[in-house]
Amino acid sequence: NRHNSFLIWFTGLSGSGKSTIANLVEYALHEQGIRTYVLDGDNIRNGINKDLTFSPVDRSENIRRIAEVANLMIDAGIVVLAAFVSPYKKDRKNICEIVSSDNFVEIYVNTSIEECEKRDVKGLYHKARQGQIKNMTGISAPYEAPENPDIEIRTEFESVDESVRKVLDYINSKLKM
Ligand code: GGZ
Repeated sequence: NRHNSFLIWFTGLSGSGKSTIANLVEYALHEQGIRTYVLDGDNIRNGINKDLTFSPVDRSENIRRIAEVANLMIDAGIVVLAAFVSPYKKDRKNICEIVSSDNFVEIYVNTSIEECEKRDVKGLYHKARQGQIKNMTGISAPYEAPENPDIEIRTEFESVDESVRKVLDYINSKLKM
């Protein structure tokens, strides 16, 4: 029964806050007794996808494999939280086709490039400006914003608690359906 498990997909720039929110949502779901798993660059790009770069073709393949893995996890009854830049609309549409749209929740973590660059947690933006990193999303590679996300989060204008609450309310209303 795939009814109560789905894929909650966070898309947004590097440093936008995707992983932070995904991890806090996971914590809260755990407290409700819901089984979850967080997929992000740390466990995917260092493992199953370590052969992939940040070229457009490899990013597509990255997202496709993640969606297939998530699909298996959904079958196993797990609520999957995925935090990936996923900058291309066509790749995000493909996720929806792989897991089926009923099981897919799209969250746009809409933090401006100016703010992400100011945060620069990993120093990647600085490196990109210096030309040491190619294909940096927002600097030298595109980000195609979602037009109709299920949820939009604006970390510059709302607290982390508010963002997490929005996601939890949405998930809980879906769980009741
Ligand atoms: C974007 C990059 C790049 C380039 C390395 N462009 O903030 P982070 O560090 O932890 O998240 C980013 C992560 C992006 O990997 P994804 O698998 O999410 O990307 S995609 O969905 O587009 O395939 C960032 C780091 O890897 N990173 N180089 N050039 N982000």
